[in-house]
Amino acid sequence: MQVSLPAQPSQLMVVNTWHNDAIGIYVLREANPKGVGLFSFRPMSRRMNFFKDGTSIVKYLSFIALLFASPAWALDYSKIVSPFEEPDSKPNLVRPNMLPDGEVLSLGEDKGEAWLSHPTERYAHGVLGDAIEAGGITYSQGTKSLVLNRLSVFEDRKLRMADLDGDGTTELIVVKSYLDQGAAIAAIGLVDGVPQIIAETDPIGLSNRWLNPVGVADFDGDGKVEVAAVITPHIGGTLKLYGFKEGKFFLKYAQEGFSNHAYGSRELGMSAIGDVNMDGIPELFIPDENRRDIRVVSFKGNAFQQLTRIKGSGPITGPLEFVPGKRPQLTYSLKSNERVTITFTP
Ligand SMILES: [Ca+2]
Ligand SMILES: [Ca+2]
Ligand SMILES: [Ca+2]
Repeated sequence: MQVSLPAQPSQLMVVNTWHNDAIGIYVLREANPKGVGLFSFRPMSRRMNFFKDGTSIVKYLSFIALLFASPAWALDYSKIVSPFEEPDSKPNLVRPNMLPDGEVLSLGEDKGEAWLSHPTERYAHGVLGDAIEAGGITYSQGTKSLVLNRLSVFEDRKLRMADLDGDGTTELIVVKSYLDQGAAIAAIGLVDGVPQIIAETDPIGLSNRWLNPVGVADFDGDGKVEVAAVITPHIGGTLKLYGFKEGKFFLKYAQEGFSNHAYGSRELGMSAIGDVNMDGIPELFIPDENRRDIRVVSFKGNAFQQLTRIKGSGPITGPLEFVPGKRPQLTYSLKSNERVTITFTP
């Protein structure tokens, strides 16, 4: 029997079935953009309802639904693995007082640059390959440096730009680690032209615990950006998304089972962001806690959803890169000197 569902089924759909007097409730955790083929029907029960957002949208008599979970429910993709030589690393730009392995951030036309600076060994952690971390941030044009006190460092290799509060001015996002409390996400803004930490998340709470940002975007579609990061990516990472309201970070979502960094590696980019299903909301591409599978996940409509899990591709060592298009692609490299290209079929 051919059954048509609305073009955009709810992410969370409840199916009630009545069989004799028994009521079964099924919760479908993954949206099914293609509708029907994933249901199979047997003439056992008298009535079945599909609900969307609490409203009955489709009603059938005399059928019971047998639900098939993923992979039939997953985003389709194909995968190509090819030999790959890691290119020689780019020659590092060097700026005054710069963190030795740091990256220079361009702040935009006519706005100069910023970089992690004031190298220090006061935090003997070494999660990014050495125990030299940044004690400050330096700007190229007129802006004063921001220098931390001795209780913390910037345990990061780069700065990220984002307009957290939507006021049109750019904030910088960076990992700040307290010597005795571990890492936090810090936002830096210019207050009367002077760089200051305007907000930070609670630190993890233990020394030598770190986090690696994924990126900043409106991941749930509420019109405000969230900062996504994997907390403790080396010891069973948790993906956390922080919103920003009235000058403060607040935790919006937390999901376990992710990792976007290998201990001691300088590679920070083992995760990516992109709109793979072209619904206007970016998805997150993050390796699982073993960095072998890639989990493609969404927070659209305030609901965590795993669109697919790309199996058996590890260990992942190189950066994840998302290439948008009609058939979006995701590429990353493996420890085995191979390059994986995933092509999605939204
Ligand atoms: Ca701003
Ligand atoms: Ca949002
Ligand atoms: Ca999307």
